[in-house]
Amino acid sequence: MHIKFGLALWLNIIGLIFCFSEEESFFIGTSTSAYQIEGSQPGVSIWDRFTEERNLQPVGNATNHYHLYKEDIKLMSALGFKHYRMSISWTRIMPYRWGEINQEGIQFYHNIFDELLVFNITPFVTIYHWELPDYIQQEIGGWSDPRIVGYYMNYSKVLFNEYGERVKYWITINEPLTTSIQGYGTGTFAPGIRSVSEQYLSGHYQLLAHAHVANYYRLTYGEKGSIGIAINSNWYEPVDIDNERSVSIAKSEVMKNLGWFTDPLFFGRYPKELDGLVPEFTLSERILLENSIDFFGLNHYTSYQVNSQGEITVDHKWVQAQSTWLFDVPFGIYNILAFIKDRYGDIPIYITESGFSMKNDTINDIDRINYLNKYILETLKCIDDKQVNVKGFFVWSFLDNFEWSSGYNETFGIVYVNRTDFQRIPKNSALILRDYMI
Ligand code: PNW
Repeated sequence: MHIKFGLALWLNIIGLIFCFSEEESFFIGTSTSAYQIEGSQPGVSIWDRFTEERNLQPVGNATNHYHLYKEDIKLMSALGFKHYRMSISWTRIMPYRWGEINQEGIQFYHNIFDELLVFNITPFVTIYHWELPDYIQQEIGGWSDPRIVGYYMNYSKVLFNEYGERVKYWITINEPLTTSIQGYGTGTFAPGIRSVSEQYLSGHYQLLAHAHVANYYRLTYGEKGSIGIAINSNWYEPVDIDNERSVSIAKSEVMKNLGWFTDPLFFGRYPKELDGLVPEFTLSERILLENSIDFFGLNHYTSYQVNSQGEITVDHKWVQAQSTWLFDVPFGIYNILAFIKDRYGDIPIYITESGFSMKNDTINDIDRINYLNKYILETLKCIDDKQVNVKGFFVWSFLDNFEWSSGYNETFGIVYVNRTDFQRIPKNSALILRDYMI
């Protein structure tokens, strides 16, 4: 039953991609981040300290990608991928103290780019995906201190200088919302701070850090490539569109998720839903932020519904992933893309992450297959119906990897990684993706 349903949907997708490929291109890529896969990291990052202090499962050798990167890129290519979103580890580039560059770390990413070139895979490179060097956290307090903007600018310049001729797509910061809420608000992610004011300050300085770096990149490398950001947001759906309370709360939740970081990137100001909570931008900051992205990266996984009492709930019919927060709600990606087009216009969009967690030994990952094919299909439908400018969809994640506070207990990979010998085995989801890409 399941399999038949899955196949029918895939045939639909192949048909739709075929239609699109005539005029525009739409690709499916895959995505990872440095700390979650590399292992063998020198120095100490905020996640090393956080997992140790909270007694959480440590990253250990991750997937040992540091040593197995050639094999991984070869496999990625064999599975048909031509686009790969990855990140560079700040802690690997500057492991021990400010201003001291680790040449071995610099060389590692040159090696990766060399290998990707061999297989004609285009890298999309995230500058910051959560592994801040711990000495920066200890010295200035991380993202809630304005000095972080200068540190981040300096680090980014090192990357542009080294890789600016080779990398054409840069993503400044991964999920500033998650860092603000979980890292500085609830303290469930590194650096584990619980403070309402720091929650909003850390968001503020992430936005300013992005804006300064994007501006610098455009002035110095602008002809060579493009720069964007990866914004995460859930979708919030009113259960009853005639219920005013539910409609207005759903809209305000979307603004507090998506709008918190996206309004400033387009309009140079926060949405009104955050009045009184966030600091103000100065005039020059507003000008710097306004239209500070060449493309919009969207990390989208799940949706919630808002009932007539204004409560945020889930529909019991939605299939739940291994992660407690993640439900399979395909119409949500359609609705959030339509919302983005409506509010922010025709900017090129990449889905920089979307995926489904399961126990990491599930090779026949039927729930992930169902999730991915429906999310991709809804994306294609939205392009078709609304002319939303979506150019690609990066599946999170290429490999089973370190899922932050949850350790290795919930994994998103389309490729299984054995935790003892690091052997890789493509899951059925990877094989299905391959079958229609090749
Ligand atoms: C993203 N939530 O994190 C990250 O960019 C990835 O590194 C991560 O592995 C992936 O999504 C899967 O979790 C999120 O609680 C973490 O809603 C938490 C949430 C969403 C995304």
